[in-house]
Amino acid sequence: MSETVFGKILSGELPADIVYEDEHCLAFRDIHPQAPVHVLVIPRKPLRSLDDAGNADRDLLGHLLLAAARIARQEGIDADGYRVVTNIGPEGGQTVDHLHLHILGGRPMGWPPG
Ligand code: DGP
Repeated sequence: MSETVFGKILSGELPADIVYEDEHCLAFRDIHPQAPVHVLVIPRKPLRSLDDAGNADRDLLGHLLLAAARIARQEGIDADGYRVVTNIGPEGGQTVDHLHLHILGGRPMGWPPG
């Protein structure tokens, strides 16, 4: 897998506004925020997308979701609610080929998404 901008953030080659990290994941503010709170959670393991994950990644995927909930509480958006999204492939709107969860909050969300 060729290195993505998120790989460079993981290695420290690119800066990011990091809000949470542990042994399995890193979370930082999106450079083009779509909501008052817009944080990306990425695994340290270089999976390209959810479609690249398998049974061996079950614990990791659960870890990412629980990290997202923890970060939402940390950001103070849990009481009003928020959205967690992962885009997959071109029609899913994925632009960076390193699995990431978007945490969006701080405003009402529309449905269906665009
Ligand atoms: P997606 O379209 O789901 O692949 O989302 C990629 C997101 O990554 C997009 O919302 C913008 C964000 N992004 C792209 N490059 C950078 C970067 O260098 N730093 C940060 N913090 N976010 C980035």
